[in-house]
Amino acid sequence: IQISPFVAGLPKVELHLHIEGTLEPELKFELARRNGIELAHSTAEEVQASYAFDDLPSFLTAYYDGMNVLQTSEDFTDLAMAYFRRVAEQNVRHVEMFFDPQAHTSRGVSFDAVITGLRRAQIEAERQFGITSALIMCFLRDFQAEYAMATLLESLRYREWILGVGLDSDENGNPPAKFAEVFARAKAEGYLLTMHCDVDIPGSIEHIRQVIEEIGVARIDHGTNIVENPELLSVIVERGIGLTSCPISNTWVSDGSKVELVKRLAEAGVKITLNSDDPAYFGGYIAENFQRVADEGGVDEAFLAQLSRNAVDISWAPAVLKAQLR
Ligand code: ES4
Ligand code: ZN
Repeated sequence: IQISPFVAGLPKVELHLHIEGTLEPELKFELARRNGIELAHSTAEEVQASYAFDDLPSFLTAYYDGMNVLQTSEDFTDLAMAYFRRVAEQNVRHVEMFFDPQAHTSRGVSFDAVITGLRRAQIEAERQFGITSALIMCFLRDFQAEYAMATLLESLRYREWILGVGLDSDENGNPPAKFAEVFARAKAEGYLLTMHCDVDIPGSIEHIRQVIEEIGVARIDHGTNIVENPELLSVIVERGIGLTSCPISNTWVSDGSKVELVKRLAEAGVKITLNSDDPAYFGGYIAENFQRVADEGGVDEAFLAQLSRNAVDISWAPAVLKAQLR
């Protein structure tokens, strides 16, 4: 994918990025060596070839598998610094990144190691690259709500380091309402709320209804099939609830990029944004996602700039920082 000078230069805000999904094969090998972990593959090419997923469950298996090399606080710092270094070159200015504490605590890595490692990278990235960032803690929806609640309570020691909470992993059979109590508590603790509503899953519209009406999210991750429901669509336009869409990710785990839906939703007045989801696995950081929309959607530069401004508008950055990002 060839990035145009306009896309390269556009100032960017990333709102849908799983930091664990930025683990590139080279760093995976280095961390495996450092931590004495045997990997099934020994070249970056072999690793890429093993990424043969064609739906969400097959992707998630590779994704959680890859995380075993992340063991120490330093590993999380290195992971996030590699990401920041890479997107500094794409003119990314601000990142609100997801992390999945349960993907680590469930295999014996402490919450403290994860968050102190990420926190150190955030501070260093602002100093080195001028990139500001925030953390959004995601709960894994295929685990029990009780485990999410325990994770939420554990996070309160680090309350001021975490801006919001989200919900990810396998949505099939795991509706938003399963986590209503957890999110109500998170809201009471002052966390901002978002949730994944993946495209093309059974019951998708009902899940979107739940996140809006029962959970009360400030934005929705993916959620582009809301276009099928004019009533819910008008609610998110009126309330300014934005969507974080991930075109290249969609080509792997749903039935296409959904670029046409991005255009329709923007036309309908939805604050929709472009993001990268899991760039090391899906083969595209945020610039590649903008370029994908430019190439496939045949949209003009003003449209791409509008999507970038949408990200500033729906970001959770403080007002002073938002003014700078505009
Ligand atoms: C994810 Cl593509 C996707 N879907 C759901 N949960 C996720 N976590 C990381 N990537
Ligand atoms: Zn995601």
